[in-house]
Amino acid sequence: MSYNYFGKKILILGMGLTGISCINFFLKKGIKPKIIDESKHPSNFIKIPQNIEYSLGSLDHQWILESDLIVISPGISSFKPILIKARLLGIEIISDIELFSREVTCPIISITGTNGKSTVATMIEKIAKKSGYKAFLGGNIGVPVLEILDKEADLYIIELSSFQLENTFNLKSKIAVILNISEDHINRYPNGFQQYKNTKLSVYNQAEICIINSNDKIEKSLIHSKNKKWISFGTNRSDYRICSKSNDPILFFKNKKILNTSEILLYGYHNYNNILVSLAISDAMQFPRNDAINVLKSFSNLPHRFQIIKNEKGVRWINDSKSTNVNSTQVALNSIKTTGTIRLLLGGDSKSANFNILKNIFRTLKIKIYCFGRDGIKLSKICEKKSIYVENLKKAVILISKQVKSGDTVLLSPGCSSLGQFSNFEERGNLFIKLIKEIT
Ligand code: UMA
Ligand code: ADP
Repeated sequence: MSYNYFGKKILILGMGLTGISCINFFLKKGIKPKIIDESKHPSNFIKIPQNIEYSLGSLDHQWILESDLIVISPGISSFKPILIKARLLGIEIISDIELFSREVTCPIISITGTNGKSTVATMIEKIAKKSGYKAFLGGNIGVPVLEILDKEADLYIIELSSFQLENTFNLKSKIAVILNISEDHINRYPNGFQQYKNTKLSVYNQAEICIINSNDKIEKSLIHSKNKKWISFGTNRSDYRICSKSNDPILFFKNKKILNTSEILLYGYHNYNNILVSLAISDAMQFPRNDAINVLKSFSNLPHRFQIIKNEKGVRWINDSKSTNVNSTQVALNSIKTTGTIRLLLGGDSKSANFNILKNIFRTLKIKIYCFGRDGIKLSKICEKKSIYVENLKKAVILISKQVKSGDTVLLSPGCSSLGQFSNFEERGNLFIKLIKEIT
């Protein structure tokens, strides 16, 4: 079905990466949309072409209610009252992913989940390219999908957040994957975790092949489940599974051994799952198994994802700044084997998450927790005896550098978004790296 946008009053919400890519998309079609941003000084303002009408500082209700089609950026909640009203009046509200889905004719691999999306999406892009595909990677990873639309493409790999899935209705993936689902972004979902989960599940709705994590108790009845192929990974009964009997777990497909984890560079137990799911995707795409294995063996942790920055004088410093929820901090702690003390830097904007899961883990570990940032004080109450509140990351690293001993591991795995003290997780991780170099 080809979509015609001519003659429609089109409004874009948000002047970030997404908003700019939407403007360019419509301009290429010879259509001039309007754009709104709630900030009075949005950082991308200079990228708005001069002939585009804009409104800054608030959501202009009149503009919203007189439009035919609204494209909403993922950072803006779909549950704002004015948008609920607009929807009730029959105004179409869609995401940039929906615009993209309507254009694409070649296969799409859609990757979502609470954690591991960027790692898996990047591995798949590399395997696809090695297998000879003209593959393009975009989405939540930082390149808006409309920017990767390319006539030459024969495969798209898209990383999707729940925010992007919220207003996506026609995404027909060749393969859809949910890597895992745990609590995140609860402050954005008025009806809580189940609403977040249902949004993630919608990625399967029109997919051909659905890859599921057997640990995620997915109610297939919730998904429009006609003519789909299901492939599972994770537990012992899955199609793709990890056998953890030895020190170096082995990855299997059914009863066939595929890869020994002693042969890979990626660090952290959770990454075995990421490799497993990447093998499942590669096989489903019929990429040559050898190409996949070669890429996976040589792949190392992406920057800011459980990345060892320094290992000197018996002390390891790990930058896991991309840990923005409880589960990613949990898996980071599970991946550390040390007889020394773990010195965990935790903090930022907790997004209303429940951190109690960490309580038991903290109790059993030899750990000292340095809590900083917007929710630092609240976080220091999870396990008061082992925690200390420090105003910011810099002060925390200075304090740690005075207390650290040989055998210790210092881990920045904040479990929170960086909002409040940083503009993003990269800035937070880069400051940590700089401080390690300067102070230690
Ligand atoms: N804005 C408003 N009202 C709001 C919120 C934001 O007007 O209530 C305005 C801001 O003033 C700003 C603009 O919207 O000018 C920013 O839009 P945006 O927040 O949607 O950000 P983009 O720059 O468009 O980036 C988005 C994703 N951001 C979010 O989902 C918050 C990027 O994911 C993504 O890489 C990019 O589109 C391209 O697809 C980032 C992210 O943090 C990395 N994602 C979350 C995560 O991974 O946990 C979901
Ligand atoms: P995403 O794109 O979903 O945020 P990333 O690959 O960027 O995922 O990793 C984000 C955080 O999650 C990092 O702290 C990383 O160590 C952790 N992580 C990566 N893979 C997994 C996984 N399979 N399960 C839990 N945490 C993971």
